[in-house]
Amino acid sequence: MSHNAEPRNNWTVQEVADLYQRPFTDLLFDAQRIHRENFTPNEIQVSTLLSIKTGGCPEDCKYCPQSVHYDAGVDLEGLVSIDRAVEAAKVAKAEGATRFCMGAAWRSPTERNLDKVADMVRAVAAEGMETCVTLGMLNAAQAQRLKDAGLDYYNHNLDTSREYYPEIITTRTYADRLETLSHVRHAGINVCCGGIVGMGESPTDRQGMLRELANLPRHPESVPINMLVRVPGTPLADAAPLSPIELARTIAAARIMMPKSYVRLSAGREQMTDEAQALCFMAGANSIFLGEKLLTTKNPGQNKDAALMAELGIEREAMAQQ
Ligand code: SAM
Ligand code: DTB
Ligand code: SF4
Repeated sequence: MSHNAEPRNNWTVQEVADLYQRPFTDLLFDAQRIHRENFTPNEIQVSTLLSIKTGGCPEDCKYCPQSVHYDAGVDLEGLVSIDRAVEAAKVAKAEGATRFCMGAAWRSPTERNLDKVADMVRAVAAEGMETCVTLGMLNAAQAQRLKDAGLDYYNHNLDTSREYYPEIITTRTYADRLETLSHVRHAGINVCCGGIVGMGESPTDRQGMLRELANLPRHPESVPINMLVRVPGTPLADAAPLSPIELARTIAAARIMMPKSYVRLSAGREQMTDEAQALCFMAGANSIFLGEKLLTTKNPGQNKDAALMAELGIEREAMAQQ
C-alpha cells in the first residue's frame, strides 16, 4: 500500500480497516515516515486552553463533566472578562504556547455572547497569539463574524463514529456537527476537528471516526485525539480504560490518512505514562495542550512537560507553518 500521494478524501471502510489492523510496528513505521515527509521531526505545536464559560451546558454528552444532566461537581462560571482571557494568554505565551484556545460550555452562542467572544479573540490576537475558540454549534453568519474578528481556528469535534454517536449524545446529531463544520470551513476559518477514544467504542468505531474526518471535503488543519478523561459523576466514569497501543494506532492511522494535518495528543495525557506519550509522538502526534488545566480537568503542567520534552529531544514549534 503506498501512502505517498496527495491527501485523499475517499477512504473506504475496508481500506481504513486494513490500515488500522496492520502489524503495529509496520503501522507506526509508515506513520513516522509520512510524518517526516510533511513536517519537521521532533517539533510540536503547543496550545493552551482556557475555559471561558464553565458548566451548566444543556447538551447530554456522556463524557462531559460540564453537562447539566450529570453531577460532576464542576463549579459554574459565566463568561469570563476580556482582561482575564488576556492575562491567561500572556501566561500561555510566556510558557511557550503559540495558540490560545478558548472553550465555552454552550450548545451554541447567543448573539450577545458571540459579540463578547469576538472582542476576546481580537484582544488575544493583539498579544501575538494564534486564536481558537470552541462554542458549540454556529450558523453561517456567526462563523463569518468570528472570521471578521480574526479568529484563526474553530474547534468542533465529531467525537466518534456516526454509528456510535447516538450512544454518547442524544441532544444533537452528527448532521448538526457536520453543518457547523461546513459553516466554519466556508467562512475561511481553519478547522480543528477530532474526537475521543476510550468511550467503550469498538475499533470499527475508531476507524469510522477517522474515515469521517479524512473524508471531509478538506482535511481539518488540526485533529485533536482525546483519550477519555473519566470524570466521576458522568455516565462514562467507569468506562474500561483503552490500551495505549490502541490510542497509538488511532494516531498513526490519523497521521497516514491526513498527512498534512497537525494531530494533537489532546486530553488524557495526565493519566498516561511517559512511554505511552512517546509512542503517540512516534505515531505522528505533533501537537499538545500545555498548562496545568484543560477545561475542567488536570493536564501535566509546564514543568512535567518540559522534562518529558527534554528527555525525548522534542522542541516546541515557534509558530505553526501556515
Ligand atoms: N461545548 C462545545 C462543544 O461541545 O462543541 C465546546 C466545548 S467541549 C468541552 C469540547 C470538546 O472537549 C468535546 O467535543 C470533547 O471532544 C472534549 N471533551 C469533553 N469532555 C471530555 C473528557 N472527559 N475527556 C476527553 N475529551 C473531552
Ligand atoms: C478538544 O478536542 N479537547 C479540548 C478542546 N478540544 C476544547 C477539551 C478537552 C476537555 C477535557 C475535559 C475537561 O477538562 O473538561
Ligand atoms: Fe456541552 Fe460541549 Fe460538554 Fe457537550 S462537550 S456537554 S456540548 S460543553
